[in-house]
Amino acid sequence: MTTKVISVSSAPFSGQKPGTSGLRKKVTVFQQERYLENFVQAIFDTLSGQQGKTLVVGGDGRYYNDVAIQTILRMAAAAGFGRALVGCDGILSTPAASAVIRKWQAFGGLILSASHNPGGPDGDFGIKYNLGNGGPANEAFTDAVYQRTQEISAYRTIEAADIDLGRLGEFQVGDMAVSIIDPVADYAELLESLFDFERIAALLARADFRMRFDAMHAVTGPYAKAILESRLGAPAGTVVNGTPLPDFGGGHPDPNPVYAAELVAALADSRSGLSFGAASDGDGDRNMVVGRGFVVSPSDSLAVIAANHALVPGYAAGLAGVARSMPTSCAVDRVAQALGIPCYETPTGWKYFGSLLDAGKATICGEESAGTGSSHVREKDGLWAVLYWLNILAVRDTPADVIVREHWQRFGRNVYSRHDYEGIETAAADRLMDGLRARLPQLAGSLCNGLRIEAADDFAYIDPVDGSRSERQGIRIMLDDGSRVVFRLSGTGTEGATLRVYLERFVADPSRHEVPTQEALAPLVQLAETVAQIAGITGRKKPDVIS
Ligand code: VG1
Ligand code: CO
Repeated sequence: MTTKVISVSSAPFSGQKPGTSGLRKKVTVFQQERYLENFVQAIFDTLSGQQGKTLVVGGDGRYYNDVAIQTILRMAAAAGFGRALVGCDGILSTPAASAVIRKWQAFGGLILSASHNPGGPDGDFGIKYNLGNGGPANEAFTDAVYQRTQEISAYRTIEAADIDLGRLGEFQVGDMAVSIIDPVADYAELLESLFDFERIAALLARADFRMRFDAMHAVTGPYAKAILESRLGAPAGTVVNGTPLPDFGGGHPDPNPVYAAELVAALADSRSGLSFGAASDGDGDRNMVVGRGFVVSPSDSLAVIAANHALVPGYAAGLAGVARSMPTSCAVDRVAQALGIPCYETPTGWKYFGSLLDAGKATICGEESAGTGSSHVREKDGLWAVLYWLNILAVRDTPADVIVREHWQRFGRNVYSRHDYEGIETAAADRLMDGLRARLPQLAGSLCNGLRIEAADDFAYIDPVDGSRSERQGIRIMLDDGSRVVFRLSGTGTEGATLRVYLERFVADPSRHEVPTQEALAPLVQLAETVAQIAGITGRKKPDVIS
């Protein structure tokens, strides 16, 4: 029997433009009648050939996740999908969704998440579409979706009751089969194929090695418990804040020294007995790695991961290349040079790594925003990074901080920090960026606060695989000693604008590697103020978050 498709008339909402990673808005915005439906219909209208194919659906468990999934399933049935794979309880971390899409050769997937943004009725919600390669749709696709949202006149659904998302098994929504799957199994199996689980288990069993993983009340709890505690035998309690809550316990599930301050403090306190700490974000794609009294900067983590690939089974055969987003520090570039492999520089956002990974040009990718990953999926992957570190620690039998310090000795240190000015007025943020853009020609070659600016531009990227061009991806001010200041506006926020200022300085001399990061970067902070007039234009004297 064919279930009748119902067409519900609708009209466009303004602003349904996907940002760095999908559409993110306040829950209250998504709760408006037809809002989610319009966006999902626009995605389905942009696809072709989905008839009878499989759609993966899941999210980070935040408030509205379950409601959205039921709506999506009815619409997917109306759009002709033959099957949906849905994580039990609606749960799928972003990297696990990518793994499931790839393993089952699904047509694509809808991931419901606003990542590290707070959740709950007053928090944020988000949705994005991933392609059959498991990675976020490219700009051409998201632009087409946006176009479609602006001309939509109806969405299509079917009449069907909600299904029980909490029970594994086979269900039916109209003519579409729905499999409620274990959200962890496929992903855990994939990670097990990449790392030396025996050696990691031996490390975790040692009396002198104690680890804490902070899941920040977000999606990685079940994954970390299953992998670290059940499969690898870490003591129960290794994973803290391990139950996903719809509002993340009222917290901000962003694994950085500000929002994961408790973990950082525990690692700095010798009485805790901890030797290694890690955390992940709302949807499980970001990671933080912490040694004793030492937070590993994400850019350094990427470089260390690349430099130590020979110790990790899945990567021992060699790396085809590495890739980093433009604002990410150049530490990994030095490793690539030493390894004799290419290093690609892409705009911010994981969607730009997809074509490099698909084409076999890059094996490992990373971003300064605590995202690292590899060709095993097409998303950044928090637990992957943590297991990679554990594999390195197990083989080298050296504490994390020593590993990073030794890395600096060999390659030099790219001192790095990001300063975020959150929730500033959109008009002021645009004025600041427009002003910078207008002054670019004068800046190049000038002397500013005694620093020589060698080049200044607005980063544009041409994808080396498909030739697509992305413009206006961030203002770069490059000094003659290799230092950089980069300015960009966030594409993931939901309130006003967030200005990100990325600061980097290369220090070759080992006797100066221990200079505190902010002190080493102080001249660049001043330069940023002088060229961009941050205080003058935004009224902010200092950043809200320093990472
Ligand atoms: C931020 C990060 C970027 C990351 C993106 C999505 O984007 O800077 O590196 O890819 O979030 O990550 P923006 O536009 O706000 O700077 V996640 O973990 O929020 O999916
Ligand atoms: Co995330």
